[in-house]
Amino acid sequence: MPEQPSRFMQMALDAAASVRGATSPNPWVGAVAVHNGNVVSVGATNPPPGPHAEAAALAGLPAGAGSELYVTLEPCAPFPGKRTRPCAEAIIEAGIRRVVVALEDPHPGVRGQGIAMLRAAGIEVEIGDGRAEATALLRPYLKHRQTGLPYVIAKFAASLDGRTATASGDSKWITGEAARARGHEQRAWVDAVMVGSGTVLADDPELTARRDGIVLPRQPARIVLDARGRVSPGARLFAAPGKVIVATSTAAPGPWKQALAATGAQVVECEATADGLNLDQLLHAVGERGVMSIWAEGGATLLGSLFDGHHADEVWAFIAPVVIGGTGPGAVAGRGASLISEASRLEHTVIETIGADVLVRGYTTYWRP
Ligand code: AOF
Ligand code: ZN
Repeated sequence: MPEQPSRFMQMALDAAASVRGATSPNPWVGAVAVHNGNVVSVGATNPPPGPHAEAAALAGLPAGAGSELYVTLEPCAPFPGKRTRPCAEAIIEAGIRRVVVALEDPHPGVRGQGIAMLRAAGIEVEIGDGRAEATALLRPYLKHRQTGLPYVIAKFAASLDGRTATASGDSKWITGEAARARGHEQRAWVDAVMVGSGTVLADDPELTARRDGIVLPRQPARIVLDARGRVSPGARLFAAPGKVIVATSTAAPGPWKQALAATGAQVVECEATADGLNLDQLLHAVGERGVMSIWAEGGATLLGSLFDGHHADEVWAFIAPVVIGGTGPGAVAGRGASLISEASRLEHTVIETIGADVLVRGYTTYWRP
């Protein structure tokens, strides 16, 4: 078992978690300043171009105080195109005596430079306190930084026999209200929610992030995959607040694309493949637009393509204690695995009970930080 984070690093991790998603495309970072064993200030990253966590924590600190600073990510160094003052500089200027860093920043302009700057200025730097926790918290940033691709979380709700509807198409509701609310909460921090055209046709969802029925000020982008031009520009998701991206093929009808664009949606054209769209192309395109995290809500076709292409990084499976039977659809289609040894088996699995339902969540092994 790796060591638990220290008490102060845990506070920094909590501060980082409190702004998860809100700082995109910057990483969400927490910083805690400690003087004589007492916490004197706590900071978290502000949305760009606002101050970073360290700058926020240092703001209230008297200069030359000889304090310690606990940070969940390596303080940034100068690099071309930077929007804010390098944190390493600010830390040196503030007279910090010791810095504890959970994790190095893989940004090509930082990557050890922030730590080197601190050390060159005579500051004691310790690395690795809370590393596992900081890594888990920053998985979307780390994957996006390393690969240019967004971090994809595949979500589904199914019966004990793995179905998401009856043979006649009835699906409301398989899981209870608390489990549905738990899934819904995740829309509030991700950069984008993704669905296939079948889900839009069947459910006409708004796909907005709401809390207690109130639409939140920060909305994830909504990405709809529709190779054949099936979704109506009158669907509810086009009218809801927030950015909409429709991924389609070059073969889809031009007037349909124009009608979508007229609703304010962005139309992204990808190569058509035998089972839909070239997801690699699409994910690169949205990654380039700064989308670090995607919450993929289905249906089975989209989730199947995500697993087939090894694009799903994390799974949230809500399982209800109900048996549907018959020929109702399964949660994940696509080509699937031909051998169990090739199936997507999760690691670091967590199991939660939510009302009468169970949430099984964990990481796939296609990408590891
Ligand atoms: C930190 N503390 O809280 C965050 C950091 O353009 P800028 O100036 O906002 O810099 C963005 C980069 O800074 C970002 O890509 C990442 O490498 C780092 N983020 N660094 O010291 C923070 N959010
Ligand atoms: Zn910084």
